[in-house]
Amino acid sequence: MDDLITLVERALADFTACTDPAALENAKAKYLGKAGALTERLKGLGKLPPAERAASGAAINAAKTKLEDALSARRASIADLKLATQLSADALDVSLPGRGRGVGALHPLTRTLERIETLFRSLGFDVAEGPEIEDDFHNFTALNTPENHPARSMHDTFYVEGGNVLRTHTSPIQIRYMETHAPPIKIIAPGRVYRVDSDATHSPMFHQIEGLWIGDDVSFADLKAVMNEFLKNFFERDDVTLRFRPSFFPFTEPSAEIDMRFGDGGWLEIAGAGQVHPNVLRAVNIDPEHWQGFAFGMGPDRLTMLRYGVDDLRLFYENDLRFLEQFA
Ligand code: 2U9
Repeated sequence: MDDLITLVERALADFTACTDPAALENAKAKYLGKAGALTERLKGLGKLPPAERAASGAAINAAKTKLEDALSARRASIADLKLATQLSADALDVSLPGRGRGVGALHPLTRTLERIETLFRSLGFDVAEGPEIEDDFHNFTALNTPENHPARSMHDTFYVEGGNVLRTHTSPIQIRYMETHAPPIKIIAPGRVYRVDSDATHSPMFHQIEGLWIGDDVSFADLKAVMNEFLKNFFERDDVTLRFRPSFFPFTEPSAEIDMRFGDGGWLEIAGAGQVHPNVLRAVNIDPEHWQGFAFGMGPDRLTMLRYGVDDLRLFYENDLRFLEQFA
């Protein structure tokens, strides 16, 4: 009998020591399984003298019931323990501040492009677009840039399969526009352009905005008026003055570099421009004896740097939120 009490005590201690269901089932087998200690006792009843059998059997059955009750209690408490552990691991600290949703904003270059487009629309310009992969004709030949012109060298131009190029300027947009529209024409052509170049002020991909105004008598005077009006509005200042320096571009004649300054500050090169070269008009079947006008080109990346006081072009293309958030 004493022996049975010890056995029960040992079993109860074993059950309590188990902290997961698998261990508990193993402990159960040790006592109540086919070859379990208690099961062996039951099997041994037959060998006892008949007088002892009833009492002994009752005691073993009582012990069995006790162990079974203890087992289900322990099963329940292991499950409770598991739940409690999980709940405390997943605990929600309602005193923590909420995670605010980030506010989206336009990229500073996109803002500049949209601003430029709005300003030129107010001056009567339409906005035209075109493909970034161009053929030789639209990127060079039609722009009076002959076969051996240095602008075509491998050094500047990204060549892609099939003899095409990544457009090196947005001028092919105007060529395509003139191929499909008769004058008068008054458009700006914004977009990405590509050149083999990379440092603090050059990125292999950058933006241009070009303008083209072709009419009966569109002159250099109109160019001056348009650039003046645009730059004053863009920088929101009345003390902007312009300076036109003679220059050369294959697609304009005469050509000029346009500098600007605030008040009596230093001159900043801001754009290139000129009267569209007769050869360019001929390339798109527009009669240069009847039609004339100007074109200009400028870099919105540079305009954005000037407007916001950014000194490294690469910041616009790194997508560092600490930089971009300043424009939100
Ligand atoms: C057609 C005819 C003529 C566009 C022009 C420039 C001068 C010019 C630069 C300014 C800054 C490029 O991004 S930049 O480096 N552009 O100096 N662009 S005239 O002339 C055209 C364009 C299209 C059909």
